[in-house]
Amino acid sequence: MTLDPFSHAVLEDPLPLHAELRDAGPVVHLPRYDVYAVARYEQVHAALTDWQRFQSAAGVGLTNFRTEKPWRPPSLLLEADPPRHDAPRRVLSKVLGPRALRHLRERWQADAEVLVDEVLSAGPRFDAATALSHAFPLRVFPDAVGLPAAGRENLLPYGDHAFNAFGPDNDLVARGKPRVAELSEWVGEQCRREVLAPTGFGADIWAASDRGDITPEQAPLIVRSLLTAGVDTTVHALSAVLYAFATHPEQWQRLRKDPGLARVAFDEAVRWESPVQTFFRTTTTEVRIGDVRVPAGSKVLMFLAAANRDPRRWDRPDAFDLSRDPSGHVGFGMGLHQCVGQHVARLESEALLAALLRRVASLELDGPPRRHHNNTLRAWESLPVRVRLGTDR
Ligand code: 8QM
Repeated sequence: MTLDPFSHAVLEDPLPLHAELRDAGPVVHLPRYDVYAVARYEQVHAALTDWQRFQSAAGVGLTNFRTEKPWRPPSLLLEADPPRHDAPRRVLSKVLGPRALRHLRERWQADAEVLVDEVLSAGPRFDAATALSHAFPLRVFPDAVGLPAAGRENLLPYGDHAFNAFGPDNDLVARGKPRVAELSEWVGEQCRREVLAPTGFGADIWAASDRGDITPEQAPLIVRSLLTAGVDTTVHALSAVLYAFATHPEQWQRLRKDPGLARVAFDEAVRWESPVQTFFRTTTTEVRIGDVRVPAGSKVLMFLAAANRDPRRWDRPDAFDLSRDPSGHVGFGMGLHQCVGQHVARLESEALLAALLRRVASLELDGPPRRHHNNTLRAWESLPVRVRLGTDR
């Protein structure tokens, strides 16, 4: 197939391509980039959980770090395999784990209520993408990391470029290039111990280096992972939830009757929309997928989004439905690289949904939403909504 999964037509609406790739077989060679595409749940899951044969250390984007220079020093988590991956992962799992987040819940709940009150006080019509999805993570996450106030506007552009850079060197990457040096320098500066607040995720990572769990050389790069992976992802996941509810009013009513479904709602939205659409692995040996021999050293493009709507795995895969069990979706990956920040993302989503549930009786689209194109992320630039206020259920 000569198709380009990173063309603007596909980024605008990837679903037809996903169906075509799933139906074409367990694996499809894409000559345009000389990569092997897997789009069915079974093969995506298998590749994600077989780190020995599908490595990450050669990069999880199109660039093969064995033969091409990465645009920045590789991540110690995302772009590493065991055993080098394991100490950074252990440290970050603890720093971002459910126990560590307990003291944030109340504060984030209060922050969400303040934000929702601010937005609603300006009227029933607003852009949910900018006013809520962008605003909320930027209000809570940088403080939780311990970043200084200045320069936070750099976080989204830096992340957006990093996620574009997993794809081919196309116009989206070209658009980011003029600011890469400046943004990278700013991000690098924020990872220094002296710059970070004395408490927070950043300080916790540095404290792990005092204990010898990681080296002091590793600490700044692990902080960098938070700044790269922690903002755009949650922003676009929140947009996915809000878009899902704005287009499925009966599901919002369901959530109002049973607010305990908020956790399921978040995972179902991540399954349904897959904010992180794709990632690559690189084969360490020849691998058979179906009847195809994939040579050693090949880039394998995993369509997480296509797996998350594979009818071979899910009933009515295109329905956003709070009565299903979305667990097992690969929107956070699977296996030893599975999203280490997912508890943070869930907490953000639960706080925002709870705040909205207190005030919003119904919400609907109030004009055409507009996509933001990125080589890896499924995102909204604009989500005009109209809400009706009310608390009675
Ligand atoms: C994607 O820099 C990193 O360690 C990193 C960057 C991006 C991600 C994960 C980690 C999956 C969200």
